[in-house]
Amino acid sequence: MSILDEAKRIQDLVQAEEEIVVTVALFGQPGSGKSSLINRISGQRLAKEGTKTDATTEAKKYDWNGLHLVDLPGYGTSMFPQETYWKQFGIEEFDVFLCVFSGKFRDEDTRFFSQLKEHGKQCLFVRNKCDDLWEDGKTVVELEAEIAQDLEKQIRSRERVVFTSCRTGEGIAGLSKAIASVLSGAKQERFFRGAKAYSLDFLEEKRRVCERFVALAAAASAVNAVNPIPGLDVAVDISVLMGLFKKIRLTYGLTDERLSAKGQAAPALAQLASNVVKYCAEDGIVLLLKSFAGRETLKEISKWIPLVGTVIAASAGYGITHTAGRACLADCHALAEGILERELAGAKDFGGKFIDV
Ligand SMILES: Nc1nc2c(ncn2[C@@H]2O[C@H](COP(=O)(O)OP(=O)(O)O)[C@@H](O)[C@H]2O)c(=O)[nH]1
Ligand SMILES: [Mg+2]
Repeated sequence: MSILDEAKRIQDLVQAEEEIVVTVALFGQPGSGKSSLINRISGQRLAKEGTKTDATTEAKKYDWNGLHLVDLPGYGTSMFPQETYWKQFGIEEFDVFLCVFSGKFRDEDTRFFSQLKEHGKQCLFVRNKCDDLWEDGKTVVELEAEIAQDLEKQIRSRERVVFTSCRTGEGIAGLSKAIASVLSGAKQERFFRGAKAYSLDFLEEKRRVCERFVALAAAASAVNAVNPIPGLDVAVDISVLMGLFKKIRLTYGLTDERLSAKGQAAPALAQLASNVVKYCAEDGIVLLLKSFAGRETLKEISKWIPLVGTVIAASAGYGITHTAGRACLADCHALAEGILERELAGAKDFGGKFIDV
């Protein structure tokens, strides 16, 4: 294969991956916490919380980095009859469903779940507001078991129930893990990219996904290069690298807003945060590339030969772009890890509250 064919193949691969979306649809009684869960899962303030009328009049769709979150209106109401609901909201296209409840379980949700099951759709049950589980003389575990049993009776099927609290953050990491576990392949990767990490394991998944696009973007950058960078004897396409660094930052939720947020600049993290910001500017990238000239590690490069092809892997620009991409990834990962560790420590200190969306 010629280098141009290789370049085209890589470009198509990156394009195809970018176009993949994963859709998580939420349904359930108004006030159960669907909007709040949408914000927790994405780690963004996407949906307005506490507005009960929203979800009853239309399906609301929120997009965050390839993760589509849909807040569905009630099923089989006079406004949205059962017969037309499936088609009207394009239910067939959605990947995972969350049936969210917090008090009594509604018959209409049972009916919608049966239809989902008939169509072989994945549905998780989410008992939100678990911070309110309390009854004199009973443990939380007993209360949870009762809820699961009641649900089983109602929907006539034994399904997994995830207990969450958007208030304390409890169970949110488990919910994200559960959603990821019912997805596979490219859809699962897209979920790892878009969803906020609430555990170190989830952050590792983000790293795994990013390593792949470092290899691909480094290849594209090396192939597309036209002019050598002054002071370096190789040509590298800086705009491709800038695109890559932006993608990595987004995957880790390191938006400008987040990097500048009050309290994020803890002394231990400030240096990492400033590195991450530098990678967004062209001159920062050139400096980074220069600092890596001649320091690329062959072991890392050879690992990706099956993906990028031998011709590109051997090119002058590839080693250096790959090394720079890995450096950016390492800094983003370390910063995200530092921020998460602080959030988790805060959870212990402040009775569970650690989510700042
Ligand atoms: N105590 C408690 N309140 C919650 C929780 N999740 C959401 N809420 C509150 O319940 C109300 C309804 O939440 P919202 O997300 O708008 O529900 P939706 O109507 O299903 O979208 C809001 O006032 C939220 O602040 C939770 O886990 N615990
Ligand atoms: Mg809502």
